[in-house]
Amino acid sequence: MSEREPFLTVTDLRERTLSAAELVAALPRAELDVASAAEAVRPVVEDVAARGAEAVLDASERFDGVRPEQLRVPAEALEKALAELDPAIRAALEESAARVRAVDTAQVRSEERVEVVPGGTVTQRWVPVRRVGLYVPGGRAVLPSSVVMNVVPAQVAGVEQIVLASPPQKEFGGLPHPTVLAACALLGVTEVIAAGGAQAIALLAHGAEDLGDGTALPGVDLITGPGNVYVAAAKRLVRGKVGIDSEAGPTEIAILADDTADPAFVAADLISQAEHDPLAASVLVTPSPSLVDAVEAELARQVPATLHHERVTEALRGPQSGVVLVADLEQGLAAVNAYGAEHLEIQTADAAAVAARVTDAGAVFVGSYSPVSLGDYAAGSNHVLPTGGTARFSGGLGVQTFLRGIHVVEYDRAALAGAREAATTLAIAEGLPAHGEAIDVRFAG
Ligand code: HSO
Ligand code: ZN
Repeated sequence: MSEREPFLTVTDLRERTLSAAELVAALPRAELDVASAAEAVRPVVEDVAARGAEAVLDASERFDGVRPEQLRVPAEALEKALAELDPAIRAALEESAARVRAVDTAQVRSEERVEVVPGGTVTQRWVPVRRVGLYVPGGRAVLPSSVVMNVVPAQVAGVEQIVLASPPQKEFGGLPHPTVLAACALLGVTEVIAAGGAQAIALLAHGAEDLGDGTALPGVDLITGPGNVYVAAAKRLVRGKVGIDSEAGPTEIAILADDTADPAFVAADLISQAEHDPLAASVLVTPSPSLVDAVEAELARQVPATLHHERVTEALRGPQSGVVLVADLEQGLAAVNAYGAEHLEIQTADAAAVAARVTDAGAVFVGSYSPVSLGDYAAGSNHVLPTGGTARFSGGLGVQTFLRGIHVVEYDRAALAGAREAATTLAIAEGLPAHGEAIDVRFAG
């Protein structure tokens, strides 16, 4: 057999004892990060903030190759898309939504009233965000499943106003893809905007006085949804004006596997996420050199046979992908926790016990029969997940993303008297006596 170039570059950590920070530096990583992409999209975001709809249309023409006739998708287009939707796709979207809804319904939080002392209560109320903007990609791939993943948790949380944006498609006359429109109609979303990329994020954040059809688009309070690195960068730029969910940029899969893993499954899963984007990251972490060889052999077999083999090859050979050889599962766990992958598969003996020790990941997929693609469509879990190591401080999309906790404090006179000493002492310690006086005044005379 002739020597062929391997798909995955191997980083050998077996002889090295590294701190978590050194581990992160040693692991494969993308060259284009969100911070540098932010500089590229800043002019677009600023233009939309200044010129509104016209700037969005100009950017669509430039980046999507189409200038939509109207940014707001008419109700008839939504109805038509649903009427014409392939019944099998409709059934699959309904199945997917039902599973996500089942998981999300269990996440709904009820009001929690705590009697801290007799007569003194703090109640935690959960209030849905009023108006949210959901982003659904449609560049390299059109993702109606992302409609489900964004809309269902927002609806379960009780969000009143949902506006969804998805890129205009040249071959559909500047409307978003019909399957995306149909998914919106299926889930009862009526406000849909034909805009994509950074310009869509800026439009959702800033709103527009006139969308070009005489209607205004009020800005939203929160933007959620996955996208490419430019969408993630635009979300970072508007953060503060609006809330955003986790940074869900180019997709990542890390697989922690040992000798018990099936190399065909491991290879197929690495390929599945590489199919999204040449910048997608596919990382195998294993103590088993023989598994590495077997996975390479499987990649050599499977990659050429897959539709998007060029994109997959680019992603697998990119600096963001690779194999990390570790001394044992212990070091493997340290590596995957340091990496904080968007998706982490555990394909080892006693996978559940290994998974229980994962502290950093967007979502964890346990055992041979829980591939990431299941989670992408039909597990009931959400596929809008933190990428680029942001799992360190954020989680995936869920009902909680769309809720704000409000503490409601209610003390009577006796209960305030009981807290008086602690509060006034701290007020004096902080050099803020007026704080204490606002309590003392209630007991004067
Ligand atoms: N893996 C992507 C989601 C997706 N995959 C949608 C297929 N369709 C990010 O989690
Ligand atoms: Zn995917």
